[in-house]
Amino acid sequence: MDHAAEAQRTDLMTITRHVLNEQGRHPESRGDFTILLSHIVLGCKFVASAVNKAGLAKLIGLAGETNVQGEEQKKLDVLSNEVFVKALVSSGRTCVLVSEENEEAIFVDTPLRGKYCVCFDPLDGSSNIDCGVSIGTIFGIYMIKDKDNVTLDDVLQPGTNMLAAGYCMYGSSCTLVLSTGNGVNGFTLDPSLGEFILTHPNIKIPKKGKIYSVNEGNAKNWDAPTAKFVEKCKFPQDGSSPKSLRYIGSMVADVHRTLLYGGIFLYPADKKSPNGKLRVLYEVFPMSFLMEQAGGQAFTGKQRALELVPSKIHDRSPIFLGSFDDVEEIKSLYASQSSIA
Ligand code: AFP
Repeated sequence: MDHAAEAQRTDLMTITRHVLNEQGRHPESRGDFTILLSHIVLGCKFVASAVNKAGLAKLIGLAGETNVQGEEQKKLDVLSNEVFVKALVSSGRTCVLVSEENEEAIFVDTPLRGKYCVCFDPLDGSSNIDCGVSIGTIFGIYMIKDKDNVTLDDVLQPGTNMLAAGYCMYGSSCTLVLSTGNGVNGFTLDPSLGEFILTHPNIKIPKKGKIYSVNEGNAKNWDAPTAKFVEKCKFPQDGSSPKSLRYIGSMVADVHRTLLYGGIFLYPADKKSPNGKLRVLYEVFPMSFLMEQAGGQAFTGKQRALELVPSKIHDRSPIFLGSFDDVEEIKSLYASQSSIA
């Protein structure tokens, strides 16, 4: 559709309408998921608005400073966490919450309890806030096993049990990417309507990409397969062109580009951090779920990422995710290493 036609479009597929349509695939559904999602969307809209004002906030003191009235302001990541926790609890549809900002899991009080568990990072990439680089919220959703006996095991499940996952990127536009296990769709916030509109239907990652994305500053501590893989990206032996390097240092932005343009994002293990840096429940699992749903792959260096079973809520894991063929290549490098060992 050209720009003029786009501007004239009158049949708007909002995220709520999309999820209600999806609900039709589950005749037993009573709309609980739609309600939960609308509360997540509310949190995303709040954070989008706060992030937009963050630069100005240097004047009015939003980012942990004192404002002109002399009042102490909360840091954006703390504020975002409070908004998400309150939105999720008040939905009446959640039971256990895991947030990057809270050391312990949050068990919702019985009167407000529902059947979903949500693991989330309210503001990932927050070290990028002060320089205006894209940041995001990441979330993964599970169903509790037994509503009369809610335990931490309800969130310590393999990623294959996830019902839905997504992220919201606060960048040049605000984009929410969601999968409920039936493909991946992207929605862009129309600020004039205050609604997320379907702009990227049925996202499929290219089978092979031309970009690799990694913090090369850690190269001295990489293991042999990671070092070999990056070497091959730069000096391919098969006559193909070298890949380009792009690294923002904000997982949502790096993964969003990987999903749309193809290629690979890696945060490997290294000698200093044998489990990598990224957290299983609210970084590795949701992004791996989205990649698989878009036709890509996600691998830890040892196994399919979604088959990990975390033993603690803030566990970390190495991760290689992106285009199918690119991840296949790193898998075969790890396989040949283990056959030598
Ligand atoms: P911050 O939230 O501290 O900025 O960390 C962001 C992050 O968790 C993830 O979004 C990035 O992919 C990754 O860390 C970047 O890590 P390095 O700075 O070590 O490259």
